Amino acid sequence: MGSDEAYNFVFKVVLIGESGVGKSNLLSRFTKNEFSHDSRTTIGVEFSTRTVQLNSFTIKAQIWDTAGLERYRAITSAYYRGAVGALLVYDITKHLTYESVERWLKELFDHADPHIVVMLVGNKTDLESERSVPSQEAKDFADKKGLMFLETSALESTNVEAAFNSVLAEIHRKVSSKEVMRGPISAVSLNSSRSESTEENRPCCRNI
Ligand SMILES: Nc1nc2c(ncn2[C@@H]2O[C@H](COP(=O)(O)OP(=O)(O)OP(=O)(O)O)[C@@H](O)[C@H]2O)c(=O)[nH]1
Ligand SMILES: [Mg+2]
Repeated sequence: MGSDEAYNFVFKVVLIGESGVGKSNLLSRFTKNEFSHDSRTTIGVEFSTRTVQLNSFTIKAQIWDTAGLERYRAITSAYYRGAVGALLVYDITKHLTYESVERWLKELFDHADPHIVVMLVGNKTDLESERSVPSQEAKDFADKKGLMFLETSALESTNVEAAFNSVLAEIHRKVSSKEVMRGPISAVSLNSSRSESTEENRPCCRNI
């Protein structure tokens, strides 16, 4: 009923990259304007939505997040199914997280639609003095692979809007020009496999 219920497209976008690079904080910054200094590793799959206005279109972004660590990851094929965009995140202060980008790309292209819009995202630019991945190197790599590229800081809110919005705009451009897969994605086949409020995590206990 509310105006935020009306939209023209739903785009599923997935977050991928090594553990600790800041995927969950990029998501919470974009969808809730929140940042957590001591966020725990994601377990299973979570997703959040945010509706954005792009020219005369209302686009609902459904953004999926899972753990970078293999043992906590969701079933891979289900995670990528129906995704029309991806943010492949590394930490600019941890070179190893950048070195693993090729492996993430392979996994992505093994499971996702070949036309998926992908942005390489170097996160944590607020830690410039600890930088170990030069911007130009990552930019050149992204160009070579045909990926979009931006550096962000979820902590300082730098480029977070720009990163998600440019991916959504590019998806919209492709969908409109019929280069890609169909528009609205209606079915969601996975639920969050665990939430903070499960019985075992509740702070309280049984009455005795
Ligand atoms: N300085 C700084 N720290 C950040 C930034 N983004 C995330 N962090 C911190 O990095 C740590 C990991 O962030 P998460 O968002 O949980 O990382 P993740 O990629 O979701 O990790 P997994 O769920 O384990 O895959 C947390 O301590 C965050 O506070 C950032 O932009 N700058
Ligand atoms: Mg996470």
